[in-house]
Formats: sequence, C-alpha cells, structure tokens
Amino acid sequence: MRLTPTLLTAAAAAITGVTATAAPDVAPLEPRQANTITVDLSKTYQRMDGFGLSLAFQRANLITNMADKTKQRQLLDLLFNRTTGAGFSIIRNGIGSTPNSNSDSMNTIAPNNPGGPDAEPKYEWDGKDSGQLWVSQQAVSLYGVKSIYANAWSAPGYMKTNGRDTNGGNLCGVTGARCSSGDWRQAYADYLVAYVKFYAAAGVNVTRLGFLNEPDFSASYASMQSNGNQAADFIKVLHPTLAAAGLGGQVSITCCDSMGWNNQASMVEQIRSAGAEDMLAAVTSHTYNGGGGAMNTRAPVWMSEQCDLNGQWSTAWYANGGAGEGLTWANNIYNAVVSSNVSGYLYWEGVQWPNPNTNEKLIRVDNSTNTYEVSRRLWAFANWSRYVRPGAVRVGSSGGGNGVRTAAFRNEDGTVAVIAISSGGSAVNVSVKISGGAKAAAVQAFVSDNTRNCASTAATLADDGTVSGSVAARSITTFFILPASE
Ligand SMILES: *[C@@H]1O[C@H](CO)[C@@H](O)[C@H](O)[C@H]1NC(C)=O
Ligand SMILES: *[C@@H]1O[C@H](CO)[C@@H](O)[C@H](O)[C@H]1NC(C)=O
Ligand SMILES: *[C@@H]1O[C@H](CO)[C@@H](O)[C@H](O)[C@H]1NC(C)=O
Ligand SMILES: *[C@@H]1O[C@H](CO)[C@@H](O)[C@H](O)[C@H]1NC(C)=O
Ligand SMILES: *[C@@H]1O[C@H](CO)[C@@H](O)[C@H](O)[C@H]1NC(C)=O
Ligand SMILES: *[C@H]1O[C@H](CO)[C@@H](O)[C@H](O)[C@H]1NC(C)=O
Repeated sequence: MRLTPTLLTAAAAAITGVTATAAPDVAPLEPRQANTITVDLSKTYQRMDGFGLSLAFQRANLITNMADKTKQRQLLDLLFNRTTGAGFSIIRNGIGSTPNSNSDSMNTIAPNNPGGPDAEPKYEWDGKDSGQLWVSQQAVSLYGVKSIYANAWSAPGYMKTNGRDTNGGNLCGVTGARCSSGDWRQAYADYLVAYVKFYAAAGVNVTRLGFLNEPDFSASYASMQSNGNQAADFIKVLHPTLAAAGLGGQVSITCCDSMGWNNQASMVEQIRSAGAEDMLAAVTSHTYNGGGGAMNTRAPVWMSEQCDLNGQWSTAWYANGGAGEGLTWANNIYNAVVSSNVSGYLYWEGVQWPNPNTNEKLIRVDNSTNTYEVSRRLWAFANWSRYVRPGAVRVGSSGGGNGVRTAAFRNEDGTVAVIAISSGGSAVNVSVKISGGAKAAAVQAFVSDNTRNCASTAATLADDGTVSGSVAARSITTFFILPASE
C-alpha cells in the first residue's frame, strides 16, 4: 500500500506526539557537499531489548519519597516519558539480601534462617522493596515500561559459605561449595520465585531475573562469587523452578553481570560447556574492567551497568571529552550497540544523593531541599531510547563523512531511527537514503548538543525519498523516518 503524505504525517504524529514533515508539503533543502548516509533495511543485526537504568541501593526512595509531588512526577517523566524525558524502557531493580535497611542496604524478603534448606521458608514482604516497587508500578502503569530486570547481588547470608550476604562467598550447594547446613540451591531458586510473585501481586511483571552481580568481585556490601560452572549449576535449578511456578513465559534468566567483559566471556564458555546456555535470555556484563568486542553467545547481550565513578558531578554535554560528559555517553552507547552488538544498554543509577558528588547518577536529587539537577548524560540516552524501541532490529548503515558515526534501526511499528553522532567541531550536511525494500515517506529530526536537549531540528524529504538535514557539531542527531514500500 502507498500511504498518502497526510496519513503518514498523522501516523508519525501518533508515534511521537510531534508533528512530522511529509513530502511534498515542504520544499527540500539543497545542501551543498552533502555526505550520504545509506541505510540498508535488508541487512539486519541484533534485535534491541532497550535502554535502562537502576535505582538499586535505596536510590529509588529519592523518587518514591519525594515530598514535592510535582517534582516527583517530573523525575518520573525525565526517566520514562518518551516526549519529555529519556524514555527508558528497562529498569534494573536490586533484589535485597540484607536483613535490615541500614545505610543504603536493600532488605531481603527472607531475613531469618528458617532452620535449613528444607524447612518452610518465612517470607516478609514490606510492600516497598527499598522504594523500587512504587517506581516500577509508575513506570509500568503510566509509561508502559515492559522490561523489569530483577537482579540479586547475593543470596541471604545463611544460604552461603561465608554465612553473610556481604564479602563474597558462594551459594551453598554449587560445585565446590559444600556447607554443613546443606544444599541451598533449591531454596534460593524458590526465594527468587517468591520475589517475582510479590511483584506480580503488586501489578508488576518481572521479565528478566539475574541471580548474580559482579561474581568476580568480593565487595564489602552485598556480593556473592561464582564461576561459570557454579552459575550453570544454579541455572539448571532455577530454570525448571520458574517453569513449575508457571512463570516460564513471563520471566527468563540472565547471567552474570560480571565486573568486566572478559570474565563474562569465560563464564559464558563454561555455561555453554555445562549445557545451560539455552536457558539464558540475556548475557549481561558490566565494563568496569574494560569491555567491548564480540561476546560469543547465542543469547542477546546486555551491557547492564556502567557509569563514570570517578569524575566530579558534571552536567556538561561537551567540554573536553571527559568521562562524565553527554557526548562521551552518546559514543559509549554507540560503541556497545554497533561494535559489540548489544541488545540492551543500562546506566548505573538513575538518581542519587549529592554525596558522593560523582557521575554515578544521571540526575542528582537533594532530598534535604527537594531539588534536582539533570546531567546531559540523560539526554545522550534520550537520543537513543526515545527512538530505538524494544523490538527494534539494527540494520545496515554506512557513510556520513568524516567524523560522523551512524547506526540505524527498524522499529517494530516500521519506523526507522537513524542515529548520527558527530565528534567534529563543525556541522556536516547529510542526506539519508533508505534502500532494501522501502523509502522514506515522512521524517522528523532531533538534536542534542551543548545548547539543545533533543530539540526538533530541520530535515526535509524529496520526492525520491532522500532525507536532507544537518548533523550539528559535537552532537547526536536522530532522523526518525516513517518509510513506505517502494
Ligand atoms: C549545508 O547546507 C546549507 C543549506 O544548503 C548551506 O547553506 C551550507 O553552506 C551547507 N554547509 C556545508 C558545510 O556544506
Ligand atoms: C509525557 O509528557 C507529555 C508532554 O508533557 C505529556 O503530555 C504526557 O502526559 C506525559 N506522559 C505521561 C505518562 O505522563
Ligand atoms: C503479567 O503477566 C501475565 C501472564 O504471565 C499477564 O496475564 C498479565 O497481563 C501481565 N500483566 C501486566 C501488567 O503486564
Ligand atoms: C555482530 O553481529 C553480526 C551479525 O549479526 C556479526 O557479523 C558480527 O560479527 C557481530 N559482531 C560482534 C562484535 O559480535
Ligand atoms: C534523605 O535520604 C536519606 C537516605 O534515604 C535519608 O536518610 C534522609 O532521612 C532523607 N532526608 C530527608 C530530609 O528526607
Ligand atoms: C539528543 O541529543 C542532542 C545533543 O546533540 C540534544 O540537544 C537533544 O536534546 C537530545 N534529545 C533527544 C530526545 O534526542
């Protein structure tokens, strides 16, 4: 079917809430020296699960307990709204393991040892989950977020070789981890299922479940160690337990949120050798020890946590290429999505207190004054997450000229998002041509740079489907295109 410009304009507006430009209502610009970006819809790469963030370790309370309700809604909009905020589509919640909520600890639903792995467990649900339940409920019901990733940093201490949920240790019962108290693998699987059920009863479907965080690091806070064989041991218990609970269709297993990509790659090898790779819906890794490159797995890959831990709080888009700047994060996301084929990309904390005054968070919330400040890192995510939606497939893209990097995606609704990042100091005129079975029929463009946050910018469409626009200096510019069949 050949859609009319009017129909296309209406369809594009329905998708984004913004009025689109459709040919032939607007005369195309005729840019001189335009560099062509070629998008090939017939060449496909990974399917995207989305972009996300965490509010673990009680950071969620900064939103849940925000006394100023107008600002509370603004914070939710900044994170999840697709027209005024970042439009994040994945939340990574921490499953608490600590018997209390001291400091920023996440409390567990099973603080007391019932007397052994075979004793009737005693779950205590506080209806808060360190503030994460309320934010998750809002994300799901107001903004339609569908991907809730529940991730345990540790099992409760009494299930572990070291008797506490902090300082590493192993889950009792996995290969090489024998405990006098017995084998706790089934009890830990039952416990994770119980957590998922408390969420379901509160209207939130957990869709991904991780049972390890940084298993290659023994932290003074909640942590549990594991190699790939031990992870496989537990996956083989957890997988049938989810199925038996009737949750097999709703929630699937991720592993292992390693500190670094290389450790994750070797854990995947071991999980594959042990015959458990097909039980994973995502291979998750952080990149604190370096990262990137191919992850040899059949499962989708998520870069599931990263941030600038060292730099002092910065809201800059571009100053000198520092680790906390917005443009740096636009490029970090690009590297993971294009060079490492990741399907999911998650920042560490969405919000955090002013202290420590680092770039661990996207938004700094001061709960003593009920004020907040937004970093441009959030807008770097917005440039991706608003337009590259869950289910989108990355497609071929090339060209753009010196200093311009491109990536293109076809969303499930047929829209095409072309992301162009310019690291150079001057604007570049580009034309975008779609091949591989369709051509552009309507277009919108958005830009983020030192002065603009996902602002609408000019782009025009010629009768032959060529889109013309400009990629501003040191910006990320998104061309959001509604194609029609040729
Ligand atoms: C980009 O296109 C505009 C509009 O045609 C033109 O004025 C401008 O000189 C071009 N810039 C470059 C760098 O070619
Ligand atoms: C997102 O922002 C737009 C524009 O302000 C607003 O109309 C819409 O209601 C917001 N969405 C939600 C779920 O609040
Ligand atoms: C949660 O999942 C169940 C099936 O597992 C489904 O019936 C229900 O509609 C889902 N709820 C939401 C809010 O998505
Ligand atoms: C990304 O996926 C493509 C095929 O979809 C493959 O050719 C390429 O090697 C992959 N790259 C990495 C780094 O995994
Ligand atoms: C701010 O948050 C911290 C940590 O949750 C809490 O201890 C403190 O009481 C809060 N302050 C105010 C004024 O609500
Ligand atoms: C995208 O990034 C640009 C910076 O190049 C920024 O001005 C813009 O606001 C961002 N926002 C969205 C939604 O793309």
